[in-house]
Amino acid sequence: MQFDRKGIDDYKLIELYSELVRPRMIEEKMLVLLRQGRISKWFSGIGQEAIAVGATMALDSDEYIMPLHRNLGVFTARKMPFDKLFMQWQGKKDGFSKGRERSFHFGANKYHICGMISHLGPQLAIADGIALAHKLKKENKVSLTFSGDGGTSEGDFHEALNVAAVWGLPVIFVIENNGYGLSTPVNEQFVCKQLADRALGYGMAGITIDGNNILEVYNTIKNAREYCIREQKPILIECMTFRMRGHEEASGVKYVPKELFEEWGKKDPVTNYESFLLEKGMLTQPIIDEIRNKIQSDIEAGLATGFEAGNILPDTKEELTDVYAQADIKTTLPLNGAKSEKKMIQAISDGLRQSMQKHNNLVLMGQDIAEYGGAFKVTEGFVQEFGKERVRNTPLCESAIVGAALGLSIKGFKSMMEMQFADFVTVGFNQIINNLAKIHYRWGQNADVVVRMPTGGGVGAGPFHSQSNEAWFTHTPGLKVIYPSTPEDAKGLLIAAIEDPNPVMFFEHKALYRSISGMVPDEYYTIEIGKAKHVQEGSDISIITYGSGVHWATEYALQHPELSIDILDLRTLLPLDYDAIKAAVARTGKVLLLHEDTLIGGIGGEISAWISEHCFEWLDAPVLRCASLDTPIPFAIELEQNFMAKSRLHETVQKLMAY
Ligand SMILES: Cc1ncc(C[n+]2csc(CCOP(=O)(O)OP(=O)(O)O)c2C)c(N)n1
Repeated sequence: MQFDRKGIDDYKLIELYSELVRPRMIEEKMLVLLRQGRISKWFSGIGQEAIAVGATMALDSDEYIMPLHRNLGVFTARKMPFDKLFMQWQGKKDGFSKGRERSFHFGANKYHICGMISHLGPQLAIADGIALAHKLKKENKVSLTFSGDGGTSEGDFHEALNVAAVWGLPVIFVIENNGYGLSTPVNEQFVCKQLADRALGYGMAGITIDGNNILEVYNTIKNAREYCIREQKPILIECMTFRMRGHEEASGVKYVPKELFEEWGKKDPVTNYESFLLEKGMLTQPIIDEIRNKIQSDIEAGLATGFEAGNILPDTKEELTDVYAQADIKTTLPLNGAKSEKKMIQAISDGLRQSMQKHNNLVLMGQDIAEYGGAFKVTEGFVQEFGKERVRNTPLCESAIVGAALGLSIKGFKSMMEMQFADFVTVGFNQIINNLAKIHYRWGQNADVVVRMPTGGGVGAGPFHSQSNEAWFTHTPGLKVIYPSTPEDAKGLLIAAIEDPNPVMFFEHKALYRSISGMVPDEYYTIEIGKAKHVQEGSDISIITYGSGVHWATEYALQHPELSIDILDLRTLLPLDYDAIKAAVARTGKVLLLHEDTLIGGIGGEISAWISEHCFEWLDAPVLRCASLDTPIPFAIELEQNFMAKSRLHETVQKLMAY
């Protein structure tokens, strides 16, 4: 192996050595502990350490890294204390995730590390968001993210690289090509010659280097960093290396030809670099011993603390509280009583505009939202007022944009992403459910992101432009789900969602955009998230509903003056306003849950269960649900009307009245 120091001073050469040895020695210890059954799963990076260590050492310590499961060297080179690391791996309270996450699935802002989720690819777009924050603040910084060769087959890889290239983001994408993705060899993963060749297709620079040569990695990434900052462009660096152990320790290496271990064993990054330094006289055996002894005693001390730490005593209150970032949010009243008649869409647009004026760290992202003004024109005129940097057209890639929104949040930005239609959230689903929703519980990072969801049917738009999919999200702790039914609520709740530091799914019924008007305060104001609205008082039955259901129920009540109908508009579906639900049950003793969403698994089922558990003594009839048919939502208007819950409302009310 050829080493070229290229002007690196002696001190740095030795520091690189010491940093290279640290993860190796920790891993050797972990393998012993594993055999003794004292730790659980372990993903080994033995043989690949030069990449994580070289890359980390080439960056400034306040530049974010998105590491994966073989990148122990990132954590050690960022000088994370060994005791806290061991407590993390042992699932102790004082680890980095209060025992909630395993192995390398954690981050820490103090060390500028955002850890992975198991799905691998979602890491990459977070780097886009962090780099975008640097770009917007005109900071000369980069972000760096890792992918394995297997991970490059994920859609997230392509989306993240493309966004970085199109937006000119200073991101270093590092591929660790270690020959296998679990048992799948690279020739069953891709057919281009080198993975770096893909860079050309995205219009970015790409390079393949020897990932086992610490000086080559360090120098290349140092230069790449300068290039990314100077040119405001991303770069793709493929590091050739080899996985010397099983995918994870329990799974073995039977499927790997023995010759490969021999061949790559000779290219070991630690022993080769050590020999080079010995040869050059920069290291001597006593210095090596001194370095290794110090690391060994640090490991032993860290481990001892880890083993001494007691097992976790679960505190359910803390578990529940930590799912959300707690913020002291106060309800803001409008400065004066001025109101204007507005359609729903104008009220939403107003709320967004006033939020942009109030929060100069708020960035809007979505397909066609800039000059075109968005598919529904919610952001019409925004580019002229706020500029293209804050009102960003995105390529067609929902997953990467949600990931980028999380990256922005890590750097203290707020963001709103517009799904062109709520239906398209399926391709950004993973980032929302697994990254945005879980990150605060996992390691305390909030995701200050609002996803606007133009939703619902009634306009003959068929199965992929009309779905009601709010229940996918109400089942996910960590998210808040809002679904207003009036212009006034839509504006006040959208502003509140943007103020809230947690991820919020904000549903806007498309058919209400231009069909519903109301008086809306002109000034900036918020409506408290999690509070339902008592729409009208009645004594016969209570209809608990939201979104279009509120209008169906109100219209029905008007058409049936012989009935005294009580209507509750939930407005927020997560968290639910249980006090208001309880009061609605108490008022009439007969409850009808109405929603446009389909029946099975809809929020109505959850509320019905809660009522039967908590309000049984007030009930004079079984709780009835009126929901849409359990089919995809059809296109032909006759079929769509038949599908809709509204078509069965009269029948359900009669049934309840007759009970
Ligand atoms: C979306 C997803 N699919 C499958 C897996 C299971 N899995 C975990 S790691 C892995 C192989 C990853 O290979 P590669 O990206 O080359 O990284 P390496 O493990 O070789 O470092 C697989 C299939 C996963 N974690 N996530």
